[in-house]
Amino acid sequence: MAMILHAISTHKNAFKTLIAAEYSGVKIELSKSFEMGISNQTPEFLKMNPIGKVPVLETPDGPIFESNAIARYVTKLQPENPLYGTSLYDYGCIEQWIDFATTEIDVNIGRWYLPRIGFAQYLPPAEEAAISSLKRALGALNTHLASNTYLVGHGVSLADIIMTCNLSYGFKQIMTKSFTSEFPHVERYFWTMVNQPKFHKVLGDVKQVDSVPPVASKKPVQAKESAKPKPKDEPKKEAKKEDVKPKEVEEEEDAPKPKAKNPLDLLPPSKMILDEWKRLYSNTKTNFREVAVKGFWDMYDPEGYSLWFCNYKYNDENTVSFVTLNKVKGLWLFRGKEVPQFVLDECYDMELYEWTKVDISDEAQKERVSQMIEDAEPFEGEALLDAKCFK
Ligand SMILES: N[C@@H](CCC(=O)N[C@@H](CS)C(=O)NCC(=O)O)C(=O)O
Repeated sequence: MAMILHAISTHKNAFKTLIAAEYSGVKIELSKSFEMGISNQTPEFLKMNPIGKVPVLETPDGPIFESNAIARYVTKLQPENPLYGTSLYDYGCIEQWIDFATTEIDVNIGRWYLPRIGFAQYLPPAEEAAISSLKRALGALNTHLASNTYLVGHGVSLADIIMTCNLSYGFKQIMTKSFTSEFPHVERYFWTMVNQPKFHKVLGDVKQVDSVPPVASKKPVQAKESAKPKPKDEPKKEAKKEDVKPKEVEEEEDAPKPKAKNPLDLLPPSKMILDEWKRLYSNTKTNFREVAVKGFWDMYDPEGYSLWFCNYKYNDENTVSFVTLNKVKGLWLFRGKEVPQFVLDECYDMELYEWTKVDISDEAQKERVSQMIEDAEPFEGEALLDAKCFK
């Protein structure tokens, strides 16, 4: 009788067991009614895994959680399974590569990817450290695979299954071709493995991600039909390239979804490095006009970016200043020469503002931009009730 695997059917952690089962002649069925966030919170499920995580395998002797443990168990169901090699030393090396695939590859892919999609706090130095650790691990793996077809011995082992599943997470979500091309033996290994018939049966066609996912906005997602937004936090925003709705998380959800290419990634590169100006803005404590505002104009690239004034259309309704901030005005910096189409499509409140492209050949408009960056007061003859810069 088939054993039941409670899992996200499109997740690498389920794939490990399903591929091991294919190689080991073990029958596994995915729990058909499984719904992430619901099924794994029931008292019955928590009896199987007290922290409510998937995957969990129901065996005739009781449940097992942790994806590597489940894959090991399934492999051991076949006596003398070649997936575990042919000697004790092979066995040791297979376990070594399983741990390496988990702690050096998978963990670092997650540290890079999850903050970008909003599942953890995004901190640039932490991302740098994750990428550097991942590169170190991939470098070592690349060297090993330069003279080895498989991780251990001359055939597929459980280490290859777990390594390939973990790599597939990276290849599908964040490791672009320009990233992986530094590790040609890893690439060759990965594409060879995913095209083995028993892998392919479980993984299907694997497609490498085209671009690194942009950092997800922390803005709460509001429904289109929700009441007119409080413009309180809207007036002065710096729209950055990454300022888009969190991407669908294929790995965290049930059904795989095709990923849309971010059109901004197709624009010619810009010489303006937004982070550099953000750092300058944040670190300037005195002489703001001479340092941060001047720095902005020195860095501004009108070929790669555009500036837009926005004016709230319904300022006459904003009569209670502490609720709405009356006279809402703002300045946005967009990547590209126009307001990106997806921003118009996805930001429910765009239509509440009038948008005017800044003509930087007009000194008066440039001065208005400078004043807005500076939070100059009085602004256009009026005191500021509040001013914010959203970096
Ligand atoms: N180390 C575990 C990780 C399991 C895990 O993080 N599962 C996620 C889905 S990918 C989960 O169930 N999350 C639900 C939660 O955190 O409550 C394994 O390899 O099985």
